Amino acid sequence: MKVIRLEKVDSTNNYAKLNIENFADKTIVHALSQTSGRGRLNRSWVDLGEGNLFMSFVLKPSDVYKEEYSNITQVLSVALCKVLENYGLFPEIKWPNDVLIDGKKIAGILSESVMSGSLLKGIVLGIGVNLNAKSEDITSIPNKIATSLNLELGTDINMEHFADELIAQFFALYDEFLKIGFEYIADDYIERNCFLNKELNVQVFDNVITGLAKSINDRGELVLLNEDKELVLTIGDIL
Ligand code: BT5
Repeated sequence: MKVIRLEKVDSTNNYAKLNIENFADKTIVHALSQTSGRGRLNRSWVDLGEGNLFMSFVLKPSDVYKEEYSNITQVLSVALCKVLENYGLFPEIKWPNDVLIDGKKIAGILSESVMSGSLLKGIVLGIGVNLNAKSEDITSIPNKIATSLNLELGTDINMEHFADELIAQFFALYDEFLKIGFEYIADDYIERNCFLNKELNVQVFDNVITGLAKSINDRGELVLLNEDKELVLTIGDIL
């Protein structure tokens, strides 16, 4: 495992994707600041200043894409919860991979696959975690109630230490997950959920799908019950 450290970059995911052919499996790109951090669907990830975490894992599990790779974001959400729990917090996971503290978003995860025809060049798994933010900046984040670890704990956070812990927790799960699939992390994931047994509205592209969150199946998908019909969602945003 190798960590590439950058002062400033547009996006650690962009940097990792551009250089993917030069990077070995399990290379990590870690930047101190990000000028154009990205979320999903062209949303942006806000850099809240010095001491926050911007990191991308380059993963090369095989030459072909397998369905279970879509669960890698959920593996990282579990790893992040374990790190936050070691700081004394009680994080929760909102399907598929948002990590919340008291309903507030503390981190974002973005996975992108780089393909060459049918060949998988690699997966870039990016994560941003708010570790040292000012409360006035947190409230300026668009469309979300957000938080930061320092604000939750009332003390500055050592970003390097946090990054090391997160890398260790992720790789403690990753190899076994590749062999077994989502089931390997299912209990860890489900016991931290904040959405099961609730009536949900889920945005899936241009549609909003409504139903009772019944379960997470063994592929990490969300099973909704709408009247007597079961709807299985592979992607979406819980509103
Ligand atoms: C995400 O997207 O949550 C994935 C964000 C991934 C960011 C990392 S940083 C390292 C790597 N390099 C990148 O360029 N990206 C990855 P999504 O679920 O689409 O949520 C985006 C929404 O989160 C935004 O529209 C805002 O409402 C909110 N948001 C933006 N910045 C935030 C922040 N710093 N803290 C909390 N919420 C934020």
